[in-house]
Amino acid sequence: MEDKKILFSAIQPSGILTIGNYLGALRNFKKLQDDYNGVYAIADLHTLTVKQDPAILRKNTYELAALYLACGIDPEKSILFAQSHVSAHSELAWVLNTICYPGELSRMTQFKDKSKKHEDNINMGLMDYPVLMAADILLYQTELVPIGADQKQHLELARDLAIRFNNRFGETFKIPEGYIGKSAARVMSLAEPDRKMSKSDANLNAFISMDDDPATVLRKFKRAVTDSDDKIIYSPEKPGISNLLSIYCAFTDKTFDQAEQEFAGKGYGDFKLAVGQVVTDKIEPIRQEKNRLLNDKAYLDEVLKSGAERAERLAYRTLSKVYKKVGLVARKRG
Ligand code: ATP
Ligand code: LTN
Repeated sequence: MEDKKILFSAIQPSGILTIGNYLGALRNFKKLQDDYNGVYAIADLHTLTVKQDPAILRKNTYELAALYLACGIDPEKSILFAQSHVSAHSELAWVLNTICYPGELSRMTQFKDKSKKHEDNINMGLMDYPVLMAADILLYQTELVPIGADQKQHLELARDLAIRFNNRFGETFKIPEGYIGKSAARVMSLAEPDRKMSKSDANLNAFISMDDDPATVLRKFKRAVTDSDDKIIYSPEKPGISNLLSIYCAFTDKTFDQAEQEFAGKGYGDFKLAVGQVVTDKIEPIRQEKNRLLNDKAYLDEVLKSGAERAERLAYRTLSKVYKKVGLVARKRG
């Protein structure tokens, strides 16, 4: 790999991605891949923390691999792989578990939210999720982690664990910085604009999936919850319209001022149609390319295989260092 700083990020194959995942994460991965050595994972082990149908999880893993590529991740420049293919992730997570305290994990917002949402399956993995995420990041001596705003707390924990380990055992990990995009770092639900848009929402009208065809996109925006008056302005009192404005601006690279002027005097109907149109223009070619790639499983398998081999080499360098620092005897080979 070229002598550039390492960037790491991951997305769970827990369903078909939404435009929230695209704007908050994927789009930035593509923007940054020329300036960094990009390492991008499919966080399949994280997905197991919520009940999955095994066949659907396998399908979603290929879907996500194809989507990464369709969004412009170049497997020649960057490393794209499945987390479970590089066992160092689980191994480092175990060691980090021994320097992490239960209180740090039980107060995580995502753990609290998901415990409420999945009352019948509050498992240890759900609580330990951020430690595995810290392992993902720290294994690659990562300097930059592009994430949506909801993952900031988890990144803080990764930094804390890295600092704690370095203090206790000597310099081992780089301390990673988060990268949260300026626009649309937190896209909200179209049905309940005070909640984040999530691919696992039971209400299909609450999110725009990257797999929605143009007619579905337009229909969902038409139904999106708005506010009682008819002014198209960005304001905390107008969460529905503000969310649509921020989606519009993120897809067109316009400022809120420019968009407000453009729609001054226009009704919600026209505005929603315009939002639907700019979203469709961007995501429809991505959807078609993703579907084309999905028909070529052999190619996807090859990309993941080569990605895992390259990731593994980097990961084991850090893991061996960690094992040595904590006092594990190195295995003799040959
Ligand atoms: P789930 O609903 O299954 O918990 P999710 O939709 O929150 O998943 P993740 O796989 O956990 O998605 O997140 C992948 C990336 O997308 C992360 O960087 C996350 O911060 C970002 N992201 C997720 N939802 C949004 C959103 N609504 N707005 C902006 N970024 C988001
Ligand atoms: N928890 C993340 C996905 C994820 C991740 C990571 C993101 C797993 N490991 C490492 C950045 C770095 C999420 O987006 N929900």
